[in-house]
Parts: sequence; structure tokens; C-alpha cells
Amino acid sequence: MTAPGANLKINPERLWDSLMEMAKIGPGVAGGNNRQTVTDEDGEGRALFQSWCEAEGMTMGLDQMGTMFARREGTDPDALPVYVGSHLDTQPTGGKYDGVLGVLAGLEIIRTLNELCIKTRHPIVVTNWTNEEGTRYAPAMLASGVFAGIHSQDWAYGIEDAAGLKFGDELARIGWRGDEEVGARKMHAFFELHIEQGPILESEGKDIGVVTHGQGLSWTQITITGKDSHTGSTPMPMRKNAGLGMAKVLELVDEIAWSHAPDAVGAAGHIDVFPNSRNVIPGRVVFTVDLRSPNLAVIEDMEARLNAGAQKICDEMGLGVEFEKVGGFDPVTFDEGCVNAVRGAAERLGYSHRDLISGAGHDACWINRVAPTSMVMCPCVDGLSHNEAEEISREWATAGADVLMHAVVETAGIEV
Ligand code: HGY
Ligand code: MN
Ligand code: MN
Repeated sequence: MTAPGANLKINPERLWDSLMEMAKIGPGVAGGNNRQTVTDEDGEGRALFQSWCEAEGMTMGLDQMGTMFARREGTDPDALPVYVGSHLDTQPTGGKYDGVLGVLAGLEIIRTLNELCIKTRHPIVVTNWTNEEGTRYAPAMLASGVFAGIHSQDWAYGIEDAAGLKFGDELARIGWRGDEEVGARKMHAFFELHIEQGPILESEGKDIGVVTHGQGLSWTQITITGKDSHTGSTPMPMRKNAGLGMAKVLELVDEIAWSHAPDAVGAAGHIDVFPNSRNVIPGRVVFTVDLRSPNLAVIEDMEARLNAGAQKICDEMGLGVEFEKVGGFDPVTFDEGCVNAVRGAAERLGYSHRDLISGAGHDACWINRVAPTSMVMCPCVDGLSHNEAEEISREWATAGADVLMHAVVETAGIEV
């Protein structure tokens, strides 16, 4: 006799239609999305998600960081819920699936269970974490970081974007600052489905990544100060070129990352040049160096060499330099029980799979600190993400959501 729920499968068309519907909100300029955190578009996406959840009979919780918790009751109201979700905010030139797949696959689980009148012992809560991307407001995974006790809420509320608007004010302005205390909720487990955002699964022809670990991350914001002056009439020996200093530092970042190949990576994605005028030598540059590795000692070595090397470059060029750590977390080992639930689901469903270390950071990396947590990954085309051309197949989305559902339902306990 097959175990209850053994043949559970999501509705692929319904999931795909919801992904495409959500993608209409905060469209990008090249087919992707620009639905940055606590913008009006973020608010619209939240409202659509809430309407879908309420149509499934779920009750919506909202905490003081704006994280959304849509709850489906279990048969045991005292049992801690199983949480499942990800994030609806996107990069400025983001794709349609980064984060969104994890939230809407969570909703699809509820839709499927409702359709089949299947109950679970533990309640299930589908979650949309505020500001996972950390682009408009650094650091990444902000709300899940407050939830896990990493950051204070007051500090998070005070973070300013490039226009000087505070996070807390913007969250209130879009009407999604809830009353619930952040982190008060206790979880039986947390599962997150996410596209890989890298090339491994597709290149190996694997449907599912069983995420055992997440690599660690370090964000250092560097400010180099020189002297604005005329690009034409300032003799070369007199120049204090902050832009040239940055270029040398970025060359150093690349060299440091390569020195720890193949597991370490390094680059700067955020660069502000002042005054950013064609005929003015930059007097100030502000940029963020992103260093990552699955190995904490490697991250610490890269940070130390970056700081020492950048200081040396700037001293030799007569430039000022300041360093500020603006984000980071240690490498993550996910919960063995939750990882086994994911692997067992992939095996039972007959999806090809392999263990995987997540190259990107995710809310699960922080939630793993406060609850048993693991992730499911599906491939994405050419491993491309944080690019409007991000793409997945319906089959990959379906496989990921099926495995997520089985891991969640197994953990929540089917009531027959
Ligand atoms: O930066 C990251 O890894 C994530 O996409 N926020
Ligand atoms: Mn993401
Ligand atoms: Mn992302």
C-alpha cells in the first residue's frame, strides 16, 4: 500500500500562471522585473500575494519588518507550524523567478492540499521575507536577519537608500509595516525553494539540488578619497585619482579570489563615482566588495588581504581610504533532518538530484539559526540570475515545487 500523499503532485500550469501574473508587477525593461523592496511595486506584489492566500482560506500575519506569514491551519493548533517561503522583492534588473518561485511554490502547496482536501497535523505558513536582495537597503536578507536576532530592528529601520529615504519610513509608506513582534514566531521547520543562480544543475542534467550548505559572504564598503580636478589641465604627477585607486583595488580583489580557486569568488557590483563628470578626475569613489567562500578561513584571509592591500595602494597613491563592513554571514550547514526530507522526496518522486552548496545567500541562511532549515534548488538557464534574462523551464519549476511539497508535507505530517 502506498504511503498517504506518496503521489501528491502540484498543478504545473497553475504555478506557472501565478509566476507570470506576479511578473507583471514591477516589470523590468528587458523582460525581467524591477520590484525593489518597499517600493510601490513591492506593495502591489504583496497585495496580489495576500489576495491569493486569502482565496485559499489562509490568515495573513504581518510583522514589524513587513514579513508576511500566510497560515493554513493544521489539525493540531498547538503544533509548531512548518514554514515555507522565500522573497518577492527583486533586483533592479532582476529575473521573474529569483525568490518568487519559492513564495509561489509555497502557495501552490496550499492550493494542492486544499484541492485534495488533505489535512496536515502541523499548520503550514507560507512566508514572504522583506528585503532579501539588499540592493536598495543593504545588507541582504534584512528581515530574516532581524527575525533571527542578527540585526536590531531599530538599526534596520534607520538604514537609508541612495535618496536618503529610511527603510522603516518606506515600509510604513507602502502600508506594510505590521504590528507583530519580529522573531516571536517559533517554527517546527523552514524550507525554501530557490533557483540555483549558478550553472551546476543544468550542466549536470540534474532536476534538483539538495542544498546541504550555503557559502559565507562578506560585504566591505570602501570609500577612497582623492581630489576632484580637471582631466585636461591637471598634470599627471599632480593627480589624486580616486577612480584609479579603485581600479587597482578591484584588480586586487580579482587576484585574491583567484588565489583561492575554485571555491572563492570576489567582485564589486556597487560602484559610485563622484562627481561622475566626464572631465573631472574622481575625487571620491564608494564601492562594495563582495567576497564569498564555503570556507570561513578563506573568507577571513580574503578580507584581511583586501584591507591590507587596499590600504597599501591608497597610501602609495596619496589617497584616503575607509572600510565599513556592511554585510556578511558565516558559511551555513543546513539541518540534516530537513536535508534528508528533501533528498528523500527527490528520490521518491524520481527526480535526478545531487547535493549542492548554495553560491548565493538566502533567507534560509539566517533562519537556519533559529529553526531546522533546508533548501531545494532547481536549475536555471545558463546558470544566469540577477539579470532580466533569467529563465527556467516549467519542468524545473514543477520538479522543485513537487519536492518542496513532499518535504513540507512529510514534515507537517499528513492526517489520514
Ligand atoms: O546576495 C545574494 O546572494 C542574494 O541574492 N541576496
Ligand atoms: Mn533570492
Ligand atoms: Mn537575488
